[in-house]
Amino acid sequence: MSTTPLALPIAVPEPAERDAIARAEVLVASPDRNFVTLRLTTGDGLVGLGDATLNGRELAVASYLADHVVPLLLGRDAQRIEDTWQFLYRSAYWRRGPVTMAAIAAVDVALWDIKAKRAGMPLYQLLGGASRAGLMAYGHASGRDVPELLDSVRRHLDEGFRSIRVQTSVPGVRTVYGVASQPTSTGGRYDYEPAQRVPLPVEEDWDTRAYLRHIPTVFEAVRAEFGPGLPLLHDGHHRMRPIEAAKLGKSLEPYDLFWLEDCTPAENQEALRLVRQHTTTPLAIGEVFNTAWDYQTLLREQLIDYVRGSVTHTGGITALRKIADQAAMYQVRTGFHGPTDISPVGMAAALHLGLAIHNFGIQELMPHSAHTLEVFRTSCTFTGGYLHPGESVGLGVDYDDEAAAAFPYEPAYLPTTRLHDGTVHDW
Ligand code: GCO
Ligand code: MG
Repeated sequence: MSTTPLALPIAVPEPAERDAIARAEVLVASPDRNFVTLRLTTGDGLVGLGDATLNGRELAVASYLADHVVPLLLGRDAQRIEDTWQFLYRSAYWRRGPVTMAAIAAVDVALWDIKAKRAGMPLYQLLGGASRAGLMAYGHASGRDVPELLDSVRRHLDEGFRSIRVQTSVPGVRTVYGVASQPTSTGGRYDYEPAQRVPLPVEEDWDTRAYLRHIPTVFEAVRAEFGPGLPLLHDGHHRMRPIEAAKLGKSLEPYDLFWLEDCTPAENQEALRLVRQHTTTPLAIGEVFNTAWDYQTLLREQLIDYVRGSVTHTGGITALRKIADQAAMYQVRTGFHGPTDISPVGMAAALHLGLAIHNFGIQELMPHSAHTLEVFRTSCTFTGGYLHPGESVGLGVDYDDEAAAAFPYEPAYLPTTRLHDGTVHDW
């Protein structure tokens, strides 16, 4: 008996030569901090950039890309963004996770950059056009005591910020996340970059009860100085248990926060039910999430007010747009993550997306260093408190290889935290 060989009923068409990905390069540089960037080039020379930076674990993503993704990209159709996203996500079989999703994000953003260049327009136009004139950004004020903090808020207002995150030291705690210029256990300086070029993570300490007592007094002082109008934010950086977070939210209600961020470790979504029952302080979460599924319970049950994902860590524009659209159904707005470890490429992607979607809320801005901006030449602007991605075609970011060559990779770690009895705590 003869058998007929099985064939796919419909063959996926070969890409036009100009659209086939001809080159895929993984670029690692450290202009004051480490960045991993993917650069794709099409048959006719269009270049797309994607950010693949995973703070403190950079080389894992560089290897994931170079060893496992680049070989799959060569010859693929650069026009097929959704198809490439699904191919990389589903075909790997091992889904989700920060390394995988940062790698997929880099490919996705590079392909959007190319598509917008092919269309001859800034990316936000391709995403539907501007929904607003600019993106309100918040800056990071901090101080080791209240006078230093008030100075820092003043400085940020002078720089043009119209919304301010407030972080402060806590009496009895040596080093606290987010407080600039405090000495660390290695004698270094915290400033705007928590990742440090050290062989082992720096150890910080923590006391939740002292923190809960202190923070409301700090917000009282800030409100007394700057009045009721200024939007103020605070990052709990995953350190509280649910009942502690509920207590903090409640005690901050008189100071009318814009949001309380990462009040509990984000992997326990149900924890937010308890927090929500006790406080009307708006809640923001999600900078360590990497897919829409991490938000499922939080959105469906309306347990949060802002999604904090970044383009870089949730699988790119394709994925973050779906999260934003899902959030919009529940009147939840965006507050995309924007620390220095999101490169100017990841930042530009966030700004194009934020400009286009309806439910934009606020954008975090930790300005990059001059060295970083020598390597990544960006068209993004910050004026009068508002960010804008600019009008260059594509993302509006160019990568300067010559500048990057002066800044080779240097290992760096985020700190770790211990309670005063030596127990490891959430950093
Ligand atoms: C924020 C974040 C960052 C993270 C950093 C870790 O709200 O900006 O909490 O400061 O700590 O991105 O890599
Ligand atoms: Mg945060």
